[in-house]
Amino acid sequence: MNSNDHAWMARALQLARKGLYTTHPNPRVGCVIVKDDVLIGEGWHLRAGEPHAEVHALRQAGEAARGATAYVTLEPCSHHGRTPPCAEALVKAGVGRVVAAMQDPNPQVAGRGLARLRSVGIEVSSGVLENEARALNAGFIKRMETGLPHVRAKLAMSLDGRTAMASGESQWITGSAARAEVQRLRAQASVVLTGADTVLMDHARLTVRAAELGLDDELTQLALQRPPVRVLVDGRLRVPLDAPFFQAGPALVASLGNEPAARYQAGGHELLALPTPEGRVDLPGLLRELAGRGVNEVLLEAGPRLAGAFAAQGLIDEYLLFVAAKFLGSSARPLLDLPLERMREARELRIVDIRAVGDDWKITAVPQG
Ligand code: AOF
Ligand code: ZN
Repeated sequence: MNSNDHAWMARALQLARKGLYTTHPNPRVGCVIVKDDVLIGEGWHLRAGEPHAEVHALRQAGEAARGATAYVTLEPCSHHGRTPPCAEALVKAGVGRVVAAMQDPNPQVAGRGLARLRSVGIEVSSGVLENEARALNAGFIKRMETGLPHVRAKLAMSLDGRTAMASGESQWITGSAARAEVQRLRAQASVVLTGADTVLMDHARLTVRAAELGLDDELTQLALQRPPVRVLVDGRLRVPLDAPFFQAGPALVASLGNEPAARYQAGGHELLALPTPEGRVDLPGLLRELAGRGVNEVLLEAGPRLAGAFAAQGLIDEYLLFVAAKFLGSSARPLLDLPLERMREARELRIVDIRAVGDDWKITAVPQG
């Protein structure tokens, strides 16, 4: 290992992050090419169908790539997908060394890219800043490894653990900085998922709105390029088609039957029948269906019943809990409806991050075990 490997990989990760809002279903990938400790090329993947990070970086480096080191946040691909294999491009350019942050979990690649590089005598190492690289593409990795998307549940409560007033009023518990953060979370997700209760009670639209993102112009443009698909779980089709949610654009509705499909289609929406034998909407089935459509990341913004159902079935990978520094006093609406009785049934979490967002706090926690 070279003493500057971490620093160059950190630069490659920084580039990869520019794809935060646009690459899905593809992963976010960055690449830098370095010779004699000088940067000679850099690139990142913008969107599916367009050149991979390595191709941009090699183009910039030109002839100087011969004998240079390429730092890539994901193993260079070995397959012919929408674009030709990056491993071949690196071989052809004559790079002397390739450092990857992690192996590509895509079964079409899965080590074959690194093996191809090694086979022609290129020095190869993998695992530099691997945790950071994995965190950036948690959704892509989860989908490739399990056929399910990464589900991130966004919840908000007051310091006394309340989510609404006795009157039912619940907007806005958190401040504008937290709301901007939620806008960015929506923009980076492939899907924003909600339930009929939330849409009916809060008149929620679940859209991404330029003015509320709190990003500079360049990132705002990127964030608006691929808005997330809005998915509504509405078993009995309680949300009327003239609700703000449907008026805000096309949506996917998961229900128990697809009887009035034509009415939804006329409005540009898709109705998906996903009943379980018990007469519930099949949530794992819905997630599998979404992953099948290339969805890496789902942001779940739902009320206690739907969020509780996802949690009870072990479908949530990450909780983002916004805590507002105020007391609401009421005992209305829990955060999650979980049918637990005894302490030994309690769901254990591990808190992985706590940070201030404006006047609120954001707690990131993952299920234990
Ligand atoms: C890389 N560099 O920048 C990216 C990679 O359909 P394609 O051709 O875009 O291929 C998509 C697959 O390529 C994707 O599933 C993942 O395995 C890999 N992504 N690989 O070498 C990149 N974005
Ligand atoms: Zn590639």
